[in-house]
Amino acid sequence: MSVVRLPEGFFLGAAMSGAQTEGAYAVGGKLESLWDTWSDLDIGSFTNKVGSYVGNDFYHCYEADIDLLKGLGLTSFRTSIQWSRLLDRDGQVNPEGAAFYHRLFAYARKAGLEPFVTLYHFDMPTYLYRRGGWESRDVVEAYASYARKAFAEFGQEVRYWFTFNEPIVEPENRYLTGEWYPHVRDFQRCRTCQYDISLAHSLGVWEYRRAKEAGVVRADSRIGLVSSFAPAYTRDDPSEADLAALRMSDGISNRWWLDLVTKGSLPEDVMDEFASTGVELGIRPGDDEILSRGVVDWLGCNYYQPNRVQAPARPTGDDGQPIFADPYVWPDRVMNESRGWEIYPKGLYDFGLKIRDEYPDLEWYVSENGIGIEGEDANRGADGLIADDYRVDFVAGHLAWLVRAVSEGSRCRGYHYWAVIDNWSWNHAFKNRYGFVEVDLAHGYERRPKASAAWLRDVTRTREFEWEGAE
Ligand code: IFM
Repeated sequence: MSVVRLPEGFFLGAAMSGAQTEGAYAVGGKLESLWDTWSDLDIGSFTNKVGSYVGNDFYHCYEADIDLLKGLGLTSFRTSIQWSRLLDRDGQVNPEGAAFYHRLFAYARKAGLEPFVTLYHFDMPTYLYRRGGWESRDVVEAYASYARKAFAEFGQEVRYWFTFNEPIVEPENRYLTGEWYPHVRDFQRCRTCQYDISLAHSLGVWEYRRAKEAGVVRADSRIGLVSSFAPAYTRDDPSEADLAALRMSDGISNRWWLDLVTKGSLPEDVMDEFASTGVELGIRPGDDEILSRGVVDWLGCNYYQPNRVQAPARPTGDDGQPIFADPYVWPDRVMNESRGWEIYPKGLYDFGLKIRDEYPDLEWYVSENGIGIEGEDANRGADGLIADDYRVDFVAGHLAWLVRAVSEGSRCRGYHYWAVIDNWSWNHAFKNRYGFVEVDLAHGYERRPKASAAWLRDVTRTREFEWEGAE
């Protein structure tokens, strides 16, 4: 057993998103997002038929929730503005929507919680989806205009801005695996969305830079991108083909974004490989200039699981779509069976050192990390609290490896847990619970700390914890 001490100035906070918490889906002039549309069209696709409508009711109880986060000793929280709440159909600010976020940021600040604000977290307004969504350059332009309006509205209240959350996830889930509405399986359409989001991100950063020059956003503010970085690994004795699969998988998911935010360009080897397999991204003259503006001040890393790959058994699937890598099942893996995700805390250390070595100027923080468990009610003890030791083990292990990366020179500044208060998780709804605080859907969404909340409170107070893991 060793004691892990958090580095000086290292912040601890909570991560959440607008669409997964706010609810109030048709309140105060909010427009439909694609989540509301999918819920209307096919509620059976959502676990227990719980659609997007209520979130965890944060819109109505944000003050109590902020008080809860403060009570746990956290000093920051990340959420997202919903495009469909902030702007009306003509792209103008909806005063009621804006007023909600003004109230939220003001209350958080007063409570001593610094808001970190993401502009887009998988929540395409439906009217823009009908104009082509991320496959349309008009929507890319509309995003830039949305970003400009958000900077103008909240520029004096927010210090930490992020253009997108996990920009690869929405294209893959909507257009590659087809898990999310509109359930398309088309590699080219997926990568076109990924490319267009890269342009939108870059235009968003550019709008931010101009707002800063004009004094519209605070002089002490910064802009970043939050992405899901899954360190890529292959088997211990890789073939040339395994290494090629590793390079491409890492290239599409990690280097794509890392190059964009540090160099203002996309990885050539990935672009060449796409071109050689006939994938067309709709590249236009002048795009390089736009992408060159995508360089950020720092980065958010969402880490849940590693990405283990090997050479693909076949270069294309039955549907003719290219396959660059197959999953590799590591014989020693430990699984979170509820989510089907491997638990590998050392991945954060490996990612931290990769950033230190390959992008030495880049500051970063862990913008999400957490464990979602199904059926937690079965762990309720005699005291009425959910006994969730596994959550403490999960967080302690990840924090311990992260602290080690920092002690070896990685410029990681803090950690946000996803999601300190149970929230709605897209089509999985409330199936897997992430929180240190339970949300009781059967009793008016009442909040109740789980046993792990006492541990978290202790860590924020003492800035250290005991850890039983590997030295
Ligand atoms: O719920 C999501 C979140 O929206 C993005 N990162 C992963 C979380 C857990 O699945």
